[in-house]
Amino acid sequence: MAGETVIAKTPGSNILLASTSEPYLHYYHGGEVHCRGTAGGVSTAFDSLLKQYGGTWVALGLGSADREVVDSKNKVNVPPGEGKYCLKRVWLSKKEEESGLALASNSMLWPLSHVVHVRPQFQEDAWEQYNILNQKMADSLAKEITDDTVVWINDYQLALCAAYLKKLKPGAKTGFFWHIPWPGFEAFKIFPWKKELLESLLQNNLIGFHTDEYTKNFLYAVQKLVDCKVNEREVTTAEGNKCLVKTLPIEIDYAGISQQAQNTTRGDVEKIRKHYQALNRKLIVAVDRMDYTKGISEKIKALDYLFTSKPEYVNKITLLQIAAPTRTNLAEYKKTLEDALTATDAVNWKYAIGDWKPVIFVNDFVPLKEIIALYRAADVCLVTSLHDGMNLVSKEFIASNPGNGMLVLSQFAGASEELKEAVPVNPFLIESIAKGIEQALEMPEVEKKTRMDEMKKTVSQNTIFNWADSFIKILAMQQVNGV
Ligand code: ADQ
Repeated sequence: MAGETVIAKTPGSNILLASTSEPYLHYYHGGEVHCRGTAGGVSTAFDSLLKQYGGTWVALGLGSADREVVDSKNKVNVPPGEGKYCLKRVWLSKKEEESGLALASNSMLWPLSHVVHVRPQFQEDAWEQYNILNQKMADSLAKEITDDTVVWINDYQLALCAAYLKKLKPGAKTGFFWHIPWPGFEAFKIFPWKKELLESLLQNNLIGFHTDEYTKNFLYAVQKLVDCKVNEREVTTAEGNKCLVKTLPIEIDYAGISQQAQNTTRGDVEKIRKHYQALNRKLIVAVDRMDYTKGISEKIKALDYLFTSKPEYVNKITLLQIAAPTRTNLAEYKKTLEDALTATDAVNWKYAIGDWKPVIFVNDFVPLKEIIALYRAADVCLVTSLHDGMNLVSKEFIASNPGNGMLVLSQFAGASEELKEAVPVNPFLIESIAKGIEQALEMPEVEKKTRMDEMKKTVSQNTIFNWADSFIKILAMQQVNGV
């Protein structure tokens, strides 16, 4: 299928991808160098893409052994042993990492964009380091650009990258994807460098968002703050750059994931299923990065509420929460983990019986193969993001589960716009999550199958490959100022 795509048909087309997160990291363990994939939407999505198409991915090298394995140009072929594409690493100083990445990206722009009432922490110095980070990435990208290169920059950590890149390569055509929500103006207007941020983003030739709401919010901010002309969704800046703003919801490798679910994990799935069925228990699976936007404590507290209000569920359901460590150096994230562990201890202490405990909490990276086995075995997949750009977990569950499970999905995840047959919940209200869990558990088999089939139809219609094709096709048609 990927062989028929626009990218494959464009002779010599060369994808140059940029993100701060890398798809594979090398680390020391027991004195030896090991390699593993990384958790996160951008890593998962673009890894499946570049494995098909090849290309170069420029990302920050943050693994403890990342420097050990690269060549003199900071490049290493990945995945290990397969060498499908080139990963080029950029190194940051401690200060750039702590301020430009951790403080500016993750303590300013992340809470600013996700409206979950965590206050962004603004600092002049962090913004300076953010500029340096973006400049470094642009320098590294510039060295890789040839005539047929398509430059695709990803996410809020690199919002200034195109502006720096175009100083070095004025003719470069760049597309940018903003993977998180773009907030309404009331939330956005407190950002001290808002005009600079918008003006830099508008130096791209294409900007993509997951939902129409984010696209509209962005265009509203542009019209309020930037000297430009807006015609429908095309922005022309005072300098004459044309930037198209499009809604392009990200997809997954549906065929790849459902194939993997059907073939390679059958033994594992049966083992998990049999274990729960023998004990007459239902399995609820939740998979997230350990981030405060994902509503992890909320779902554990909802389970506690469910047991209190409906004691018949005690000893009948288990929540398996897989939470990948992320941004562990930030206080807000340490607190999120502590809160989740406290909530887990509380519910387990109250309700555990014999060898059963209501919540199994795994604070670790888990390989996708195992996650897919869990999605397939699960009776319920529970997604309670307080705010989420899209949420790929919900789509991965739909692709993996045979149709006898059910998705409980936050109304505030971008995915809820597409997955209308999921059970919707408001994660800010514990009772709403508990009711959603109950509705999913009690849903008649026929209804579950009908709803799951509809969602499978939706998710399988568009794949990550079509998504990337559309993005690159639209980008290819854009004109570059002065070229
Ligand atoms: P994320 O916030 O990282 O992505 P999400 O879209 O759910 O959120 O993607 C998470 C990915 O990481 C999934 O592929 C999942 O399987 C994987 N993952 C999660 N926990 C894991 C674990 N413990 N071990 C291993 N893998 C794990 C950002 C935005 C989202 C948007 C994506 C893509 O915040 O809203 O959907 O980018 O645009």
